[in-house]
Amino acid sequence: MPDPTTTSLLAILEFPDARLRTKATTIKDVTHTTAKLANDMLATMYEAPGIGLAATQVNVHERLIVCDVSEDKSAPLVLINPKVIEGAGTIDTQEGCLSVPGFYETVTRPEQIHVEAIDQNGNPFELEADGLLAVCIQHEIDHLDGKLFVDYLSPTKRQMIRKKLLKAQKYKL
Ligand code: K2U
Ligand code: ZN
Repeated sequence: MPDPTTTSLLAILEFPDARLRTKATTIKDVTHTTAKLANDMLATMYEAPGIGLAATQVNVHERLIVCDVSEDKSAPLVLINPKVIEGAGTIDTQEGCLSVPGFYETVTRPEQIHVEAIDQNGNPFELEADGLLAVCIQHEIDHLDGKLFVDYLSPTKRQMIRKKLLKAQKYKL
């Protein structure tokens, strides 16, 4: 769990905000700023609550994602410049998204993935993930490419979600 005295909660962009469609840029060197952003993203994710968050969602367009699919928020993962090297099998998951609040739809993705990334100390690492962690990592990497889970739905469904969220946002101060 991040230390609440040194982290801040970040605002999460909501669909159909066009900034969610930005393609995030590769992080050239991992600095204290990168580590601070990762901590703030973890704090924001736990608070939401969620099990994943991409920098794109907090309007920072760099290739950084965080995940924690553990029951007791004890397994934070920070992946910088994450890349899925290989995928196998398929899994259907009822996905939600902190940027598409209140909507859950089934998405099919590879069930096992091999991921290459850099950690918050700047060290490259590889990871085999399956199940919910594999889904989460793929969902977050989609965010870095400006892709949302609603893009896997029919245009009709996506348009319905868009209209409902725009209406709800209009009444938010
Ligand atoms: O918006 C986000 O990227 C956080 C996502 C991550 C996620 C979506 C679908 C499947 C796995 C991870 C979620 O909103 S976090 C909320 C949540 C919690 C448990 C299960 C599914 C979604
Ligand atoms: Zn999402």
